[in-house]
Amino acid sequence: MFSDKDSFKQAYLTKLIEGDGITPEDASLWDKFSALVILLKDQMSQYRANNRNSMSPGKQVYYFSMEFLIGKLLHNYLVNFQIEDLVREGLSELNINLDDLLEQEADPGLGNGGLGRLAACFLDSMAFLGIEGHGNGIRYEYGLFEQKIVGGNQVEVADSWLKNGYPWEMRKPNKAIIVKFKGNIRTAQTNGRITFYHENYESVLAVPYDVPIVSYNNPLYINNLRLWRAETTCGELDLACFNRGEFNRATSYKSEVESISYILYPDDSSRAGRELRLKQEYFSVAAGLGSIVRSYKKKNELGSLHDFSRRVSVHINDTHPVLCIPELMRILIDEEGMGWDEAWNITVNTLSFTNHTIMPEAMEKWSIDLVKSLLPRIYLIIEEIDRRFKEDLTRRFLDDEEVIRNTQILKDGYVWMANLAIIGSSSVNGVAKLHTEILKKEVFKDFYRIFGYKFNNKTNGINHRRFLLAANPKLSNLITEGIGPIWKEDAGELKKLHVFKDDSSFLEQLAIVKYENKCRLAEKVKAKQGIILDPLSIFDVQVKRIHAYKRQLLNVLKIMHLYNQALKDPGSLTGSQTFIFGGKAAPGYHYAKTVIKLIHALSQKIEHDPQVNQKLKVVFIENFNVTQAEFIYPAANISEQISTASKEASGTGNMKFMMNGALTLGTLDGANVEINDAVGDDNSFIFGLTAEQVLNFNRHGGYTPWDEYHANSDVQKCVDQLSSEFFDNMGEEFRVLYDSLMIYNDEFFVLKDFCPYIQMYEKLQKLYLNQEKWNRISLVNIAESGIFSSDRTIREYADRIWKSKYRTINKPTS
Ligand code: HBZ
Repeated sequence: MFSDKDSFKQAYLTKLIEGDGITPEDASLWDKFSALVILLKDQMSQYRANNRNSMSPGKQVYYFSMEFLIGKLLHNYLVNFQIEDLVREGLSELNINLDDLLEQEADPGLGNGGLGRLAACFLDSMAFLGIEGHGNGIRYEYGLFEQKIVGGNQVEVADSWLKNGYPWEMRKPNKAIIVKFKGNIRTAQTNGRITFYHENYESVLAVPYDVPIVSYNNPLYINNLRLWRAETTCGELDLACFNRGEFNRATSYKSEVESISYILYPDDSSRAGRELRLKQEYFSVAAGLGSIVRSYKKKNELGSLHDFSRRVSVHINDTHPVLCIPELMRILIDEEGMGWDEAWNITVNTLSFTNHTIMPEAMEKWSIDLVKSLLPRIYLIIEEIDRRFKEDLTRRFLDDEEVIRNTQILKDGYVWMANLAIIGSSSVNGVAKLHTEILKKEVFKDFYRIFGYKFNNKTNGINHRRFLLAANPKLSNLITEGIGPIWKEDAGELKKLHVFKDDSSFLEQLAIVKYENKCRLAEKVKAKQGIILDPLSIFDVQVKRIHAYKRQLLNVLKIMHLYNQALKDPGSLTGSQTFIFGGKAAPGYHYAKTVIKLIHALSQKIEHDPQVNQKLKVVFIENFNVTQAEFIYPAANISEQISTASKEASGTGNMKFMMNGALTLGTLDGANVEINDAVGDDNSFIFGLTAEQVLNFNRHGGYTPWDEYHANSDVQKCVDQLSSEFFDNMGEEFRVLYDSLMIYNDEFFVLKDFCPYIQMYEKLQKLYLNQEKWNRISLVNIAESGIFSSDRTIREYADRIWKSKYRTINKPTS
């Protein structure tokens, strides 16, 4: 990289002038941003070229995911190349503010939530650890919608993140792959062996776009995120048709093909929508595996795939890429001429699978008719996998029809994707200890009896360099002053912060940093939404997808209760409090959209009530995404992690908050359990039913919310307010929420956990009055957050699942 500021400035000015012959005075912000991008890309190409000869080929790991929420990359690259200060100063001498340039970049919304962000954190950690680990996904033309709030309602706006071009991607047309859909299968017998011919298919061209993933403090390691775009194989348009004046017809085939990579999670309520989703899944899998096999053969002189699973690992992020299993079988059998048994061995040993949810509605299943017609050869392979598995099981579990039924891939007219994933991979992992136990004992208990050895836990982690080092420079500097810089590479070093537990000056500085981060967030919110936040109030934050099991409704009921109390007894509020929400509701999810509406209604109600508006405030941050998250986590005092115990597989926001010094107010769910183990009961604020209790209630048909309603007048009042005139004629609109509690039996135990939640919240409110104690707890949380770095998680995947080597961090001996 650049040795000093002056050489950077020189190189930067050259790029700017080369760009369009423009000088810094004439250049727009976009020109200035582009010049910096080009400069960095040149540097990366040089590193890559030098590196090509120096790296010994290790095991290649491929992470297949329908989502990659990578966030903006410019800042990430500057941090990982460790040139941010130099670039910032150099630019400033040219009267350019780096932050203005960072704003220019689009945040690609190529994901929906935790699963997609986890994939991005993993890519960073793989590069950091020197693992040749690459991402494989789809280059959606439109990311997840941009959320606007109009009159309290969520409005979805298309996210055209590519409108100015995406500067980091590199199109590689010479590496395109042809993917085949539909058609029919003809079989022929040759030398006693059946050969399968796929005929009359429709082909789609998959063109890769590569995004570089660079390693922190080791520019030699640059991996790739490969995203595929769907294009026609036969040129741009049907010229003859166009010349006849049939313009729409001429372009409609092109649009139909390209629609495969248009959007993330197309609405699947129609058959066409379902077909499109399944097409997307096969498209990214077939393109990814096709290119892996091609590059494997190029590297491997023998050109044979017998050793494939020793040199390649393919990890599937939830079930969406599970067609990897039949597709690899197809390649090995139909294209490489292998027998079933060898192909099966290689496939199982190459693949590993992570489950991210126990929610039954999120378990993927595709109608057999659809799979058969869209992917005829793949369907035959799935059928054969299912047949052989059933045959084997019948031998082993003759008497247990239920085990056989529960583990079938094909049943009730559907292909059950999780069953295929477990049968066809060598490892099945959950994403937090509790979640893995639930998979073993409940969700996949029959599979656990059969394949106990496949099941393991890999507690999630987060990229601490993005969410602490880069997102919270003030806290990072304070930490580095205290314990030195090694924590950036080894997050376990954060434990050294414990020495400052009784250092009142350090604790005081910690509080100042938090205050400044709250001011930074307040400025952002004011600029974007015109809302004023008071940085002296407690910032109590719940940001995540809006979903019934995450229980934003419980949080709202708590605020309604505080409001009711304050009206009865103005002294009941000990300090001023700001409740911050953020998150998107799936477009077709009426309940979640109503929760957003309710948050806004409450916000307005409080805002217009002079009896409370000096003490309480409710804010909804529009369009929660990675960029917003980076400002929100550092500013939080309280992290709300209040899902119904057993429902949140892990959660990763909880880790990002903790690392930035927020105190967790949560249930014993997902990774909260491990946060609680790490910091102890004195330093985390746990309430409510345990997973065991919830599962027990569910075994006996749930509980009776009316009992809670009648037993407690506070509960009663809040619930009644949902359906009354309290929210100025909106009672009817909120009926769906009222009904979820009182008519449909409160599936997520909101009322059952209401009182313990309020009590724990009140404890936190009181604790906040003792700033020194609060700051100490905040410090303990940061100190214990190191185990939640994705570097730790990836080391575990590499050791126990992928069997791939990684570099160790050289630490100076102290
Ligand atoms: O994966 C999330 C879990 O809810 C969260 O607890 C966990 O921390 C995180 C990473 O392991 N799951 C998702 O984000 N899942 C989805 O977004 C999803 C999307 C489409 C589906 C099913 C699930 O069809």
